[in-house]
Amino acid sequence: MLTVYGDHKSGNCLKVAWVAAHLGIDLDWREVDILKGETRTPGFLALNPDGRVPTLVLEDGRSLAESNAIIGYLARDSALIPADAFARAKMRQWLFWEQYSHEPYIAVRRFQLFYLGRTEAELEPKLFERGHAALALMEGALADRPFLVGSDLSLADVALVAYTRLAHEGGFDLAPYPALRAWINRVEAGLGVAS
Ligand SMILES: N[C@@H](CCC(=O)N[C@@H](CS)C(=O)NCC(=O)O)C(=O)O
Repeated sequence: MLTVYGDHKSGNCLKVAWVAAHLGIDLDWREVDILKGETRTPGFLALNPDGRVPTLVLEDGRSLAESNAIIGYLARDSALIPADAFARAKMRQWLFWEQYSHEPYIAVRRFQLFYLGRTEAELEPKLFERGHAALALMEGALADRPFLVGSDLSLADVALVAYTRLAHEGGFDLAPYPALRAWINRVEAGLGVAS
């Protein structure tokens, strides 16, 4: 069986849990408390020298880090990865964008407020501005299509919904983004995730 080291409060880890459940893949889930430094122990660093979850460990002991790499591995033979080459490239475009233009603002702001208990006044204003820029870009993309890569649910939706659905915990009001809110409901329904 595949082993996953993860934290159920982390959107990056939830991506892995959702894809596995959607595809009927059993996981041996080992809950890790990041605030207690459990990702920085010598034992954990031997699995993932980057000291972060999610981390997947195969039956033969090989390990894989980075949520979007892990979901790509789990979904390799599934309809969550478009068959068409251009659609597949578009999906990857969203996965890279998520890591550089969405997660560093929306997830990081949530981490500071929700995990670390900081106040709004203590946060860098850039996190709020760039987070809203990411949400606005998604709102535009979803104006004329049900999912980020056209008509079908793909890994792009899984990766992007993880922190978008929790954006309120990072102080982002989704009221100005109706297409985004409808998409969140659609993706949650498609993955069988309770809202
Ligand atoms: N780019 C990575 C980010 C992973 C990441 O930052 N994980 C956080 C939890 S969401 C973590 O393990 N933090 C603990 C630490 O840095 O010690 C991914 O997508 O998997």
